[in-house]
Amino acid sequence: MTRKVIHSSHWGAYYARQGKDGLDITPHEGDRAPSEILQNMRGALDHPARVLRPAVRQSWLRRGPGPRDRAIGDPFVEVSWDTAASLLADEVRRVRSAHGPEAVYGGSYGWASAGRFHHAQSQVHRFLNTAFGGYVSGVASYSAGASAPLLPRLIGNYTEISRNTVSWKHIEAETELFLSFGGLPPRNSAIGNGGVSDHIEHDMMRRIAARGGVFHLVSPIRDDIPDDIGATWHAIRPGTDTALMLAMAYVLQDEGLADTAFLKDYCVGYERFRSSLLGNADGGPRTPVWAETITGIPADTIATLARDLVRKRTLISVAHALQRAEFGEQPVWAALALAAMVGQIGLKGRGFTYALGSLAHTGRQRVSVPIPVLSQGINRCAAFIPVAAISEMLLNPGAPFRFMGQKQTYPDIRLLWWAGGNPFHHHQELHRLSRAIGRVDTFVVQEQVWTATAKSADIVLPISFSLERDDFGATRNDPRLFAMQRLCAPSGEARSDYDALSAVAAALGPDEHAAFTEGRSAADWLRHLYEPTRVALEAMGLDAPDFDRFWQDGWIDLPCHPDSGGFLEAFRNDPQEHPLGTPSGKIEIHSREIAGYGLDDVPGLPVWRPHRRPPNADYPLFLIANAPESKLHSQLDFGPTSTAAKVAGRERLRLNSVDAARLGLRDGDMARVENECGACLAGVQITDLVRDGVVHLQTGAWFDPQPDPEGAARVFCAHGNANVLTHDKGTSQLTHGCSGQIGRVNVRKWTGPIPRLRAFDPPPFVSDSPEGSAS
Ligand SMILES: Nc1nc2c(c(=O)[nH]1)N[C@H]1C(S)=C(S)[C@@H](COP(=O)(O)OP(=O)(O)OC[C@H]3O[C@@H](n4cnc5c(=O)[nH]c(N)nc54)[C@H](O)[C@@H]3O)O[C@H]1N2
Ligand SMILES: Nc1nc2c(c(=O)[nH]1)N[C@H]1C(S)=C(S)[C@@H](COP(=O)(O)OP(=O)(O)OC[C@H]3O[C@@H](n4cnc5c(=O)[nH]c(N)nc54)[C@H](O)[C@@H]3O)O[C@H]1N2
Ligand SMILES: [Mo]
Repeated sequence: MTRKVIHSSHWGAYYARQGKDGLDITPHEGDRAPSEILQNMRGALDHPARVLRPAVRQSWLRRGPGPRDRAIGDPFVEVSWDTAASLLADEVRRVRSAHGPEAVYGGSYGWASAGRFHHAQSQVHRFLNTAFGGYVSGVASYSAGASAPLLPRLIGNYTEISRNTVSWKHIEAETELFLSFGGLPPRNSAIGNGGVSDHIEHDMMRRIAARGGVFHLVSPIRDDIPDDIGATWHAIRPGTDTALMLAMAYVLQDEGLADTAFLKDYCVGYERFRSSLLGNADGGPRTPVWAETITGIPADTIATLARDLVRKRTLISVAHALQRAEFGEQPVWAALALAAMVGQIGLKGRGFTYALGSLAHTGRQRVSVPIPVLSQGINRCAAFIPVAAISEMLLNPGAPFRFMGQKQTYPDIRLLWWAGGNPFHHHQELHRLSRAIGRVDTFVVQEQVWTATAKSADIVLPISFSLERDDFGATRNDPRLFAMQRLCAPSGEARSDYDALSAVAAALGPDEHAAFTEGRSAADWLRHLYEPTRVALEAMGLDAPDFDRFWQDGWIDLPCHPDSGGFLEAFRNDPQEHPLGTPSGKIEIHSREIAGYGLDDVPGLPVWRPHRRPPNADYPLFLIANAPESKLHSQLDFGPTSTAAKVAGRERLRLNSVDAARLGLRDGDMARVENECGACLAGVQITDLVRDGVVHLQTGAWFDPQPDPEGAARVFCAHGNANVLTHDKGTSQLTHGCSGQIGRVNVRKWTGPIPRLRAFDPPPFVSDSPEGSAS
């Protein structure tokens, strides 16, 4: 029997041990509702998709840096670590002297692993700061591309809003009516960035329902809230929530139900909003009858729900998903305006919240001691892009763009360096991304497994799984710090990101190496980073184990700030003493600043904007491409939980029985899903949990580009990656966030040949050498 270790992941803490048939994974006893995603780790350590040795694209090895077609499926040459480190050091020197940090994109977006020291982005940013003095960064996230920049102008910091204002404890005690736009699925709160020690959300919802609390779910998909909560489902047409919200606001205004005192004392700009609701500017009041035709929700239902909002202790929440779409600012802003009219913002468990239940670290208490984090150093390069403008930037060097009203220029990137993310999972319009990546001189990827991103790279460094190294698992909104104990040595020649980058830093020279490592080994770093936590615990008079005892015990409980309504409660209690961080210090229903940018797609107040590409005769169905239930994004897509959720070995396409009958589809059929961006295969599952006119294809299937058997599509994915179908179009000119949640498609039964799945195959390896190379 082998040793059992304690470990942590973004989807929960667990014990691991090498069993007879691979890894045994047992959830930690402190977790009341462990996630099945844990089991995806079984079989991962020695999966054939592992990157085992440093590898270089053959064409790069032969011809050196330069733009090229970086096709997935092209051959690689495996090299030693010494060779890889020296090739990378040469390339760093070349780009550094010829172009400088403005030619390096180290945005490197992605979730990576849960550990705090071996956090891939922190490591690569620290390295690029050390080696180049900086890099072009990506701001905001794919999660909250529109809301993260927007909310500070309207009410306050978005992380504070979602994590530290309205808590589950307060909701459990107070909330009578919970109006959720986009849902509160436990499949999503399975995940917390940095870890989650206890999955509380479903339990909380059950308790609220048991004491008579009422949930309303607004979503095209019924299982965005658990069935046993007894929520009322409002099956909205995708992308139309703003119209629904405006109509509810209209009812409150029209029937004299708006809280005028709250609007006067705590908000600015209500008068203009009122005038736009009444249709004074562009004709037509925003009535429930108006909204019914847009949303598909009956006018009576809209009016009744609006009246209920002011009669009860009400919380309005907006999921991330709503703003991950064209004009994504609008539903967030409109929900805030509606909640302001209801007048309960700042009261416990009531008012407005954002992204609650989209993740596990929302609605919890904040830890009151520092958690271990690695400093990324100082980035002296000011250039940045909104993170989802990656293809846009690579394809348009020198072109102007605007972000939050500021004029900027896209830099000319020569070196692209990625650690801990999978752009061929997270970005939209993947054929365009491939083209964009072809423009750089060199693409470096640090990966554990041969993802499509790794297969698109020039130089791939093999990285250890977290079970193959020691680390901490912690996050600021979870009360438990875990030791992530190493179970075994890395497969092949894999190393941690730290050791990999240390090797490159050493090849660059002693100064770079010293600056990157500060003379510490990974083990030294763990002790070093633990110290601030221990000192703070000791200062509070709490049990403050030394590192060795902590490591042996496996975890410690951390103290939390008292559960309060955060800055919103303070503002409500005394708006003069505790103004908001917004330009006016109040809630901005109309933003003078944003109005001043003069943008048509985001004027100064919430407005209804229909999507520019609604379903049409060629592509008659809405596509919902959301976060996957059975895995975190694309991670461990080959694992047992993920594989079990596929249909006929391809990603599952869910659709309504009425649509299925019309299309002649049956359960288990193979379908071709297509539009002007591309096509993919997917396995059919018929369910009336999805509203009519909508098909549901979650994201996360590893991209598997193969020749289109019909020869028609711009890109064809044999596995069902939804991002071959999504448009690479930012949310708006204000934020340029990811808009991948909603698309439009045509679906047909597929009776043609079914290509073998190649997504999890490594690339072909050839032997080669930089000399002796004539191509
Ligand atoms: N259409 C559409 N697209 C979307 C979304 C959507 O709703 N619809 N959602 C978006 C959202 S919210 C997000 S956050 C993104 C997520 O996009 P990503 O975060 O890029 O997705 P992951 O699959 O988590 O990618 C993490 C990668 O890091 C690797 N990795 C794990 N641990 C380590 C490590 O220790 N070191 C290194 N070097 N690598 C490691 C994994 O193997 C994996 O390939 O996707 C976005 N894309
Ligand atoms: N299991 C699992 N959990 C995850 C993740 C994961 O990959 N796997 N990813 C994590 C990350 S990084 C993030 S950012 C969050 C994402 O959190 P969210 O963005 O909130 O999650 P999604 O599942 O993408 O979307 C939630 C639901 O919104 C609904 N929806 C889509 N369009 C509309 C619309 O126009 N109106 C309304 N009312 N509803 C709509 C869809 O039915 C969808 O199921 O999830 C986190 N949790
Ligand atoms: Mo996200």
